[in-house]
Amino acid sequence: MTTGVQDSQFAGDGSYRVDDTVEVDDPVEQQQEPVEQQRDSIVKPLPDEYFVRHDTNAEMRWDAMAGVGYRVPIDRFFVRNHTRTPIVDPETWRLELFGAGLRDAPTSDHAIEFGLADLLELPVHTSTVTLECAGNGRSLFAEQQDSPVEGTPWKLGGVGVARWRGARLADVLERAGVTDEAVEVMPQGLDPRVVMDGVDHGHVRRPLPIAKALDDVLLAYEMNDVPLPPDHGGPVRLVVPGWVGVSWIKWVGQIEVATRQLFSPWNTVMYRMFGPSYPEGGGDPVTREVLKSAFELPWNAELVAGRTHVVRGRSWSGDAPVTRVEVSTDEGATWCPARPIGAAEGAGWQCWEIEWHPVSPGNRVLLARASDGTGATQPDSVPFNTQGYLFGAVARHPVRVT
Ligand SMILES: Nc1nc2c(c(=O)[nH]1)N[C@H]1C(S)=C(S)[C@@H](COP(=O)(O)O)O[C@H]1N2
Ligand SMILES: [Mo]
Repeated sequence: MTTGVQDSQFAGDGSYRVDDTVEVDDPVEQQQEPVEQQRDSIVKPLPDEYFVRHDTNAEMRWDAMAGVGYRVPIDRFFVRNHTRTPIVDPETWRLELFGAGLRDAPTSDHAIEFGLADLLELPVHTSTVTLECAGNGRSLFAEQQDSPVEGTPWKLGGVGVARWRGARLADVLERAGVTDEAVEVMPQGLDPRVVMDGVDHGHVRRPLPIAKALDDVLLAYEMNDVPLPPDHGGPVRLVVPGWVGVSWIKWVGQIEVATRQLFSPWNTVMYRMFGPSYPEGGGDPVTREVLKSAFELPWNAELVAGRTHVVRGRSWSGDAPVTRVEVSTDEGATWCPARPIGAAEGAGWQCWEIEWHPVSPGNRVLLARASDGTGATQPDSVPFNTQGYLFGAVARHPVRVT
């Protein structure tokens, strides 16, 4: 293997076994290997005021975005790791491309390689895009619809907007010799293999149709104007505008280019819609994100009665720009238009605010309902799916008026 990755095995119970010897020059560091073995699944600091931990993942607290600018700073951007953040050396990192959809059909043993320096020579593309986990809002299936589902119990903080910079995947595919016969690409991560309930699913990978791959997908090496940090896929990850987070493969190490449809656990048994409202045997794999809104308030925020509060929030959609947001403070009996704050940047969210003057103390619920350019509006409820994806219903945000 040409890439400097520390390989380790996810034990499934949240612990890790490091298989390869960790290469260190300093003998003192070598003695500390047991500490390295116990390293957290996430590298960056996760202060309680910014994050809620869920196993190998870290959810952004929405109140940590109050008064913060348009983009989510890296120090509070959510992290979703199937296993753990690998430390990949940008100097030795290589992207390997192979498959029947490339000229002369190179096999993985004779893959076409790109280093970071090669990517940096390609035309630079920058875009502001929302990244969201397909399971964002999952806990609300139980909380609001009385239909609990398994999986990471995100509230609404499995989302963020950043400015991504990199090369177009299309430019890399063209230089690698993509042919008209190519149907799908399968990017794969360099993080440890995913073992769940004793089943080895292999490395994180998920197919993308060639039309999307050649359209607006980036191989990003910068996030918010700094080199892509380890937890977010450094040195290079995919940016797949409008599509669920799982297609944004981090630490991408190889891409198969195929002349047929491809499958992986991430588009067959996971990240697919299962349940009574979907076809038997499973519905379509999850692709685009749905319309959602969140308030920049903690759950059960305390607000003083008899005063006017400026309450802010943000709305986003994987389909089209947000065109309108309404807020209700009376259980949906009446709705008031929210005031937009600035315009959305690129494929990022729309920020907005309302003024609220709660008269008397008590437990209350805030509702925000967005519409987007396709004419869609957030519904009151969404059909249940067993893995709890795409919770796009209006969220009931509890607050305490004191
Ligand atoms: N290689 C790899 N890529 C990955 C993942 C992963 O575990 N391994 N998680 C995916 C999921 S489910 C999401 S939601 C996003 C999260 O990106 P972030 O951690 O930068 O917020 O990365 C995606 N890319
Ligand atoms: Mo995700």
